[in-house]
Amino acid sequence: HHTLARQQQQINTLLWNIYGDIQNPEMKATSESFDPEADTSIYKDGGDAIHKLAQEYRENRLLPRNHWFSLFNSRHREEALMLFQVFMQCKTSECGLSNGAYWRNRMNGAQFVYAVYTAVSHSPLGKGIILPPMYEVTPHMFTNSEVIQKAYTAKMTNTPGVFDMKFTGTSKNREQRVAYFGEDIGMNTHHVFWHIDYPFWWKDSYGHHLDRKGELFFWAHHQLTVRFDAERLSNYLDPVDELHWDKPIVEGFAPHTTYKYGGEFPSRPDNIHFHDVDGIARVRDMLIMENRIRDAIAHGYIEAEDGSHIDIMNERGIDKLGDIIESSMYSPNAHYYGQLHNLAHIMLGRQGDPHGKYDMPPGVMEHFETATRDPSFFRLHKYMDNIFKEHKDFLPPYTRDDLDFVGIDIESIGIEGELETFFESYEFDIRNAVDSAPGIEDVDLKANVQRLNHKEFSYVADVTNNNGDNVLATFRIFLCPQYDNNGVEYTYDNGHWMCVEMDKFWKTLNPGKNHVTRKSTESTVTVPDPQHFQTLIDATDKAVSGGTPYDFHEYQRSCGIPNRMLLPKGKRDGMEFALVLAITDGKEDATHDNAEESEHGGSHAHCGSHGEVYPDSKPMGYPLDRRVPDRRVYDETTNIKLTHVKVFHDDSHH
Ligand code: CUO
Repeated sequence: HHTLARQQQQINTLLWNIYGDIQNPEMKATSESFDPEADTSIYKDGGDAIHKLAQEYRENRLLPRNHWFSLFNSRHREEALMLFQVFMQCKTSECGLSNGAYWRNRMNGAQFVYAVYTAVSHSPLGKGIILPPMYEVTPHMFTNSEVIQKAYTAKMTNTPGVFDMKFTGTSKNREQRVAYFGEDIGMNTHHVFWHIDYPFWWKDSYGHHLDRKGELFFWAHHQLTVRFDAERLSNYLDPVDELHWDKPIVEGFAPHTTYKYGGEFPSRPDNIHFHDVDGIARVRDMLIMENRIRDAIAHGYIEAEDGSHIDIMNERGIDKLGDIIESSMYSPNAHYYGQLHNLAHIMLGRQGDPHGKYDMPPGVMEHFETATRDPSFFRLHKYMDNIFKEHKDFLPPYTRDDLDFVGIDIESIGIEGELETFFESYEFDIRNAVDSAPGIEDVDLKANVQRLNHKEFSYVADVTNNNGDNVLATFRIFLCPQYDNNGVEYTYDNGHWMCVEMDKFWKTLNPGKNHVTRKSTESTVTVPDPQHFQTLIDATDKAVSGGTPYDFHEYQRSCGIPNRMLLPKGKRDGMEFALVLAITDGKEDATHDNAEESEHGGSHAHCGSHGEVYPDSKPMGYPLDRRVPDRRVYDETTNIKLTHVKVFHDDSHH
C-alpha cells in the first residue's frame, strides 16, 4: 500500500498545474535527468514505441505544449497515442512514472493529460491508482469564460474567490431549462470517461478486448438520450427531435467557453443548414453512410470487408451495428460504412466556419468534455438512437418464453422513502485553470455550480420463489415516463424505448417468500461523487508519510452517471413514472461466477466491467428493448411487474 501511495503521489504531481512546472523536486529532477531511450529493456516492445516518439520530438514535429488538442484531429490523436503506447509498453510503474515526468513538459499539455488518463485506465500498472476529477485538472473544459476571467483577475490581485458558474444562455431560450443536464460537470465526467474506457481508436493489440464495445456505445448514449428526454418532460418540453443532414439544425449555441490556449469556442446561429466541411466530409457523404447502414438493418446483415455477410438478426447484431456507426476500429467494414458518428461530431463542431476561413479552433462537439453542452449533441444522438431502434424493432418480438422465469412471482414492488429531487450548490477547485509559477502566491479559486440531487431512497419488493430451491436472480429496474408533454399516456409500444435504467444486480432468492430491499446508493448505473483533487493529494501525502492507511476503493471508477442524478428531476406536484422490475434467471444471465458478491467495478450497467466480459449476457435494455405487440405476454409474466410512482421536485432550495 505504501508503494501504491507513492505512485499515487507522483501521478498527483504530474497532473497538478499541468501547464506550469512540476512542483515536486524529486519528479522535477527525474524530468531533467531521465533518458527514456537509455535502457530499452524497461519496455515490453524493446523500445519501438519510445524511439518513435523521441524521434518526433527531436525533429520538432510534435504539437506545441500550449495549444488546443482535439482527439478528433488525426495528427493530434496520433501523437497522444504515441505517448499512450510508451506507457502501455512499460514493464514497471517506475518506467511509466519516469516517462510521465520526462514528457510532461515536452509534449502538449492536453495530449499529456489524455495519454495519462487513458494509460492509467487501461494498463495493468494503473490498478489502484485514482484519477483526480478532470474538472479540477483542466477546468477550462468544464466551466465558462466568465468564471475563467474572474479567476485570472483574482489570481493577479491575489484575492481568493468563489465564482458562480451560470448555465449558458438566458431564459429567452427554452433549451436553457435543461442546460443543467448537458452542462453538469459530473455528467460530462461520465461521458469523457466512457470514451476513455471505450476509445474509438482502440485495437486489441493494446492489451485486451473491450467486450461488447459497440453495444455499450449504443446503450450508454441511449441512456443519455432518454435521461435527457425525461428531464425535458419534467421541464414541460417535448422530447428531442432528431437532426437530419438535409434539415436545418434548429438550435444554435453560444458556448461561452474558452480554451486554455486557442481562444473562444466557436458559436453557431439558429436554423442553419449543414454545409460540407472542407477536408472532413460532404453532407452527401453523410447521407450515403446512413443509407448503407439502414440497408444493412433492412437486409439483416452487414457486409464485411471481404464481401462475406455478418448476420445481425440476433441479440449480438446491435454490437456490430454500434461498431459500424461509431465507427470504431472494431468496425468490420469502415471502408464501406464510414464513420457516421465521429464525422458527425466534427461536422457539427465546424458549422460556424465550415471552410476554415477564420481559423477557428474546434467546436464544443469536438471534445467529449464539452459536447453535451450543445443542444445539437442530443439531436445528433437521437438521430443515431433512432437508427439503432430501427434495428431493434426489426428483430422478432419477445415471446413469453424469452421473458419468463418459471416459479418467480413478484407480489409487490414499491419505494421506501421519498422520490424527491432538488438543486444544490457545489464548489470545485479551479486553481489549475490559471498559471502558477514560482514566486506567484497560490490563492483559493473555486467555481460554484447548481447541480441536481435527490433524497436517498430504497426499492422494496416481495418476491415468492416457488422453485423449492435457492435460485440466482437478476434484478432489472427501470423508470419510464408515463405521460408525454401533452398529458397523453404512453403505451408499451411508444413508451418502452424511453425507459431509464436505474439498477441491475444479482441476488439469491430463497424458497418461499423473500423481502428484498435495495438502496439507491447501491445502483450499478452510477458512481459516487469523486473526492476533490486536493483531498486526494492530502490523503496521499499522509499515507506516504505513514500517517494513515490508503484506501480509496469506493472512488475507483469515473465512468458512471453521478449517483445524485440517478433520479430524473421531478415536478413540484409530482411527475408520474412507471417503475418496472424484471427478475430473470441469473444462472442464465450472469457471465461471472461471483455475480452476487462482486460489484463488477461498481458501474457496470453502462460502463462494463473493466477489461472483463460484460457481467450480463442479455442484451442491454432487456426486457424492454424490443417490440412486444401482444400485451398478454407481459400480463401473463409474473416475474415482471410495474407500479406507478411520482417524483417530486423541491424548488425551495434556491
Ligand atoms: Cu459520446 Cu457522440 O459519442 O459523444
